[in-house]
Amino acid sequence: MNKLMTTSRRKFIKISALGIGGVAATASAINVFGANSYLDDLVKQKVSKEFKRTATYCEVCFWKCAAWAYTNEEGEIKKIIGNEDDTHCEGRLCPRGTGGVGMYTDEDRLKTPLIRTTVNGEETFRKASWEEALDLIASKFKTVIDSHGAESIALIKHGAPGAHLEHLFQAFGSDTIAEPAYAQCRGPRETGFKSTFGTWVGSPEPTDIRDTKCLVLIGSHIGENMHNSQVQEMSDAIDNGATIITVDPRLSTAASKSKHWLAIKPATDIALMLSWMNVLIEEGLYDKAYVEKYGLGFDELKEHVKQFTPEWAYGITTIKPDEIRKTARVMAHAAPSVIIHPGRHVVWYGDDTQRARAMAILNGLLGSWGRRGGFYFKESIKVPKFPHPEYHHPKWGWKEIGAKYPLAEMGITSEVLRAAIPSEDNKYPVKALMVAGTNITKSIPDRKLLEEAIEALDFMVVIDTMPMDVTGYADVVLPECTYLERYDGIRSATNRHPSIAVRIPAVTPKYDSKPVWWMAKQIGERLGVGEYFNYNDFKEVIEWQLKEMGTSLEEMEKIGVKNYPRKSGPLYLNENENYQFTTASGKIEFYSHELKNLGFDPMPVYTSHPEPPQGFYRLNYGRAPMHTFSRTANNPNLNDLMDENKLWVNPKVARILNLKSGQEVWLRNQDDITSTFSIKVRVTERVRWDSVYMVHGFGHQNKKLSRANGKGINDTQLISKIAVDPIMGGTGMRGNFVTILTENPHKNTEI
Ligand SMILES: Nc1nc2c(c(=O)[nH]1)N[C@H]1C(S)=C(S)[C@@H](COP(=O)(O)OP(=O)(O)OC[C@H]3O[C@@H](n4cnc5c(=O)[nH]c(N)nc54)[C@H](O)[C@@H]3O)O[C@H]1N2
Ligand SMILES: Nc1nc2c(c(=O)[nH]1)N[C@H]1C(S)=C(S)[C@@H](COP(=O)(O)OP(=O)(O)OC[C@H]3O[C@@H](n4cnc5c(=O)[nH]c(N)nc54)[C@H](O)[C@@H]3O)O[C@H]1N2
Ligand code: SF4
Ligand SMILES: [Mo]
Repeated sequence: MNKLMTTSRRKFIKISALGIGGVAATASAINVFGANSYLDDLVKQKVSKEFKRTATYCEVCFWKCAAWAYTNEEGEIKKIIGNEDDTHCEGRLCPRGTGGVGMYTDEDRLKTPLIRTTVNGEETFRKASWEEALDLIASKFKTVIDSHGAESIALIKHGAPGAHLEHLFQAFGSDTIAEPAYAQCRGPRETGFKSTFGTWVGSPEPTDIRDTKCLVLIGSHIGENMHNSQVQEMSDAIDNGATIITVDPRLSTAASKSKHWLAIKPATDIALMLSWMNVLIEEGLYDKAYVEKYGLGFDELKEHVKQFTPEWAYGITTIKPDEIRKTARVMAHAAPSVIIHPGRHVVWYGDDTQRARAMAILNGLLGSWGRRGGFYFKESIKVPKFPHPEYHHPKWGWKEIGAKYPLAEMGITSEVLRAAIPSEDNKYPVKALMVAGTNITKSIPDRKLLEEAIEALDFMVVIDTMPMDVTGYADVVLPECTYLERYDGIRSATNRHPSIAVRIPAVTPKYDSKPVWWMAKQIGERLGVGEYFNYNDFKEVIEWQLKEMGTSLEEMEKIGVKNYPRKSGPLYLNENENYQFTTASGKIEFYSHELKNLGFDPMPVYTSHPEPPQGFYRLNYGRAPMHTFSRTANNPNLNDLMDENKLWVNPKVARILNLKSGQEVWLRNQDDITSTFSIKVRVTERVRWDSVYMVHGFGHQNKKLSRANGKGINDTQLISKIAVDPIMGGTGMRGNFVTILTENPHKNTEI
């Protein structure tokens, strides 16, 4: 049966279920579409037979859902819908993906290459030809290579452009590469789970949500965090009677759908988890056979958590002992079909690897790793690398720059930036920087460090589709065409079974924009490493790769997605087999000798974190279902759904400060940093009295963003205090406190 044509039973969040001629179900508990003419039209619109459909995968976030872009005879993209054969997105796009065409139509897009220049003493950009811009980049890069070495050119990237540029950098000899999706996102979780189970969680998370009986979300707000198939699986799980336990100081969408909402005091999650371990062990509720067979260090853990009773945790977390016991029993009752979700954006308080360890250990005690309804064993298919000469071996790179953090497994963006600041003991000088597909002024905290680093650089290039804030720092700006206008690398998804998807241009690039693969080749040729780019069109690369994978571009143009059968064995543990985990011991390490040997706590320990001083509130932030970070704020379709963020304020605080919903306020943080723009108050019980909350990604400063400029507050601006995770270098960002100003602090200053 065609899944897209059926009436959905979903009562949770509706993902746009737009089949050909299909109509999205509307009886949604939470209407994420709101009143939006563009999306309403889409829902009603039938796809005319004359429309051409082109296979693509979405770039509005990093889930990479496979889709069809429909274009009419005039070559206009009329709609984008999920590819129904894509199990990775269950055939549907989220509201952001549906609105993705706005990335293409946005008239504020970058249109030509730009070069920094000075006119009448003022710095500005002038339009340049591709030839001139690329020549300038190559000559500046050459100067750095000659005087310092290729290693001194750094790349900070994110999303699809990253892979093409990584290839360029490795071709000319630099491995000084980082992305915010590590030290500002999921790095600590990967280290925490790896030191317990021997493997990263990875993306997408191999959480068997569709078959779970109990899903525990600890500061993970699926539903606002719109990672597509997880939202759909969670919706199914709720329909199937699964219990949801949400630990969040805020009544998130997920919390509102939960049987148990634990409104924890911020920064105390490790205490809660230690007391859960205490209950599971003291009451004998853990999976004894599993722990005995696969676990290492259980006796040490048992001894360690003896003292952490629910009564102890109550004093720290404000969660009642009864509630702690009750929820531990619910989890144990559901086990092994229970998931303590690893979360994703986990750089909170600096002890984040240890918090991730606590989550991993709970999963270990409950026996959920490798079990139905817990975590499945994922599988993907390798895309063969297009032949090229061997890469150079740089003398140093991201690893050396981040060596202070022994378990860092990717570049640490903030350390790469720090390497640009000259000092006597800086052995790894970064002199030039390329930034692509990441708006680092909004995604990397500590603006002071960022500005100091950028100031010290000899040269900076930004590649983006939009005139985002980060472009304002560049010497050269290169306009990339959007994902709907280009070929890109093959998407290989890691799921219950492998699948691939292709991205084929639905339309030709607007303005004078170009794909990054082309820019990489052009720069490579100018730097004398043209032999790494042995093709005229990236299409040739994909054609070759698809052939190697037993298909062809012609076939993929027709189907968009190809699913492959599993080869690695069953999804879950075979109970008769003695499975070896990939840790050093081959076991699930409740006690980590690796951490101990490095001088870290071998088992998670609760440490208290600073609390807001009098008159200050903890700055909390998160996602909205219709936006992705800062990248969609100006998207005409998605801006129409939500054009600014609001400041969630508890009624008690509103009473004390005499604040009303809709009132404009400014924020000042503990380091005296004042928000450039104002934000409207939203008085709501959904946030605790000790915190305020806002959606990340607003408060854009570039005037060229006609819809987003000046709308709302940029949370990152107020995140000046960072708690660095000593194990892997993640930048904990949730220890910042703000005070609320009702008078415009910039009244007499020009912004
Ligand atoms: N304060 C705060 N900071 C955060 C977070 C937070 O919640 N709060 N979240 C953190 C997390 S979890 C992450 S993963 C990171 C994400 O951080 P980023 O990856 O920096 O996210 P975006 O802000 O979406 O920036 C993406 C940039 O890529 C551009 N872009 C979009 N499509 C294309 C394309 O096809 N080609 C090119 N060349 N550019 C494109 C967009 O215009 C935008 O400038 O941020 C982290 N930082
Ligand atoms: N719509 C949409 N979806 C997205 C994205 C997007 O930009 N837009 N980005 C994607 C990416 S890259 C990521 S990494 C994920 C991030 O999404 P998640 O990993 O799900 O969430 P976080 O942003 O870490 O956490 C936000 C939640 O943590 C709660 N919280 C704050 N402090 C504490 C605390 O001390 N303890 C507890 N228990 N909870 C706390 C907040 O109230 C909020 O509900 O979202 C992904 N999905
Ligand atoms: S989850 Fe939404 S925004 Fe992300 S790739 Fe899928 S459809 Fe696009
Ligand atoms: Mo992220």
